[in-house]
Amino acid sequence: MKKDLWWKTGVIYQIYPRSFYDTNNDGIGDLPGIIEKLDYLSWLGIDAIWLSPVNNSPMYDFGYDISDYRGIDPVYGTLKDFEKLIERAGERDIKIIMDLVINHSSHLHPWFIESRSSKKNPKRDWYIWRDGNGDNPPNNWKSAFGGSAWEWDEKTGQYYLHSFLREQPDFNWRNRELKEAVFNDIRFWLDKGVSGFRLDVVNWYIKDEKFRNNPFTIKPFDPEKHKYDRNRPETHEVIKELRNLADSYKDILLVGEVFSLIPGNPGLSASFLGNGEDELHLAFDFSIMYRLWSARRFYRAVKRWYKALPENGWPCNVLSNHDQPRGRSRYMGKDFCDGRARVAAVFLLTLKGTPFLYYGEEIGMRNTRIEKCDIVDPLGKRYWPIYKGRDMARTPMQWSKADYAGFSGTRPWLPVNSDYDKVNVESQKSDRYSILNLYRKLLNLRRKHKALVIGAWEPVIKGRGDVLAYFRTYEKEMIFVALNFSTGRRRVRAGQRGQWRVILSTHRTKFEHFTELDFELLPNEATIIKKIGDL
Ligand code: ISL
Ligand code: CA
Repeated sequence: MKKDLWWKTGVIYQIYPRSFYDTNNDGIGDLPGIIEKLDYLSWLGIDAIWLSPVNNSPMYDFGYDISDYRGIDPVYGTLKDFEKLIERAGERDIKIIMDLVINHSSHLHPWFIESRSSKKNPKRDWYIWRDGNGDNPPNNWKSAFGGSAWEWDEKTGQYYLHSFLREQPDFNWRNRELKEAVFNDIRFWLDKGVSGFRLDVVNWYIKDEKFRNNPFTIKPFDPEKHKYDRNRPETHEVIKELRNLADSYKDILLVGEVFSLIPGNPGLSASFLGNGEDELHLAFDFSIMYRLWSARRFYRAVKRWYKALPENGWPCNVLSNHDQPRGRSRYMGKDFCDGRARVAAVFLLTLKGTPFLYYGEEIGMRNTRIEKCDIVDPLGKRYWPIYKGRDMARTPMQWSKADYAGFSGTRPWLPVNSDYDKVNVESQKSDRYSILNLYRKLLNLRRKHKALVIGAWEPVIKGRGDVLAYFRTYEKEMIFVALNFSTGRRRVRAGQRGQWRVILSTHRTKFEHFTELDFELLPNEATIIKKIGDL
């Protein structure tokens, strides 16, 4: 039998390195800090870590602006630390995935410094340079972070393209030499033993060859707005080449961030999986992340996502990341009970598809209130108070009740959430009923039950009465998952007779026995039941 691929069966944990654990008391998380916490991650039961960027960076976008693709930024440690991380993680069967930010580099990358030095420089064409349109930029393309996507460069009298900050010039992916140079940098890390990459804005690599103006439209989410600077068909060619490169190593994962204007665009995300075997292994679809708390909405988002996938494609699911408000805060509204966070956890970890957790999600971390003077995210600085940026979801991991939540011995780069006396790893570890222990049990359960991981997903209650219930089945194993999204009691009738036993529940005792799937769910109850035999 073919061995199941690790990235289909595993759970991937995203670490925002600045905020995980600080070992040298400079207020910023570092690689030795991640190494120190590997035992925790292994106790939790994850299979891989996706590290937000740790390469050298002037940090205009906190690492999403890389100035040396082969180095480790000194604030995080050294290349030796990184090698040690791979080794120590490997000893615990944990894989390391890097963030590959190659739509653009930092403006301080030596390639860009060369490129901007003269029109005749051999690397001029590695970035996207154009003459202005009279006194205006070459066309009407807009940066995702505001303003024109073109920056005037006095020295050579041309504009360069930046889809994000002006400190993040876009690469010219039509240039073969650039492609080779980046591919060699990728090989460098594969040779070091990384198990894959998360590809930043993978759908933006290639831009229209003719640099046509984007159509004018007043609809805020109209994809026409970015007709010519995103999702160009030729991007798939680059991804196919990346896939070939990945396939020349063993068991490598490429997971892409497909960013679309429409809040959740499963068709677009799925298109980057190609035929399921020739482009990315996984692509994020953010539909669920953008949905309001509702069983029906979640159900529809999942159904659309699965339906969009190519025949051999595999889904991945995510509720939080470093760009969005924390899931806990998004779904909870003003409600302070954590029932919803638990339902969300059971939902995420029993769906079909590879789950991605965001650090702190497992202890129920919430958004942190950031005062104006503490904002560091360039987006927050630019748009405050209309949009306060992403800092709220990037604050230090809460390890204990100690000062600064045990994250650092000094004032951290972003404030610690004031709830850290309750929301922290140490207290929750010793509390059997904590959300942390729920996550741990779920991860454990996935290891024991193939049906939960690679089994078919068969919905039974599709949001009616704010309940979501489904079977997960694999060979003879049959598991029933029932989720009550509401704060009222709800009856579940799935009609199945037989011998059933609770294997995990937010409200029931383990081993509770059923002879029929007909029972009442308490408010925000999430229960997993396994068939143990026929009557
Ligand atoms: O973060 C956003 C606004 O809330 C998104 O628009 C974000 O810019 C988009 O998802 C692309 O994100 C990725 O690339 C950016 C980087 O700032 C993000 O952190 C990264 O996830 C530029 O590299
Ligand atoms: Ca540090």
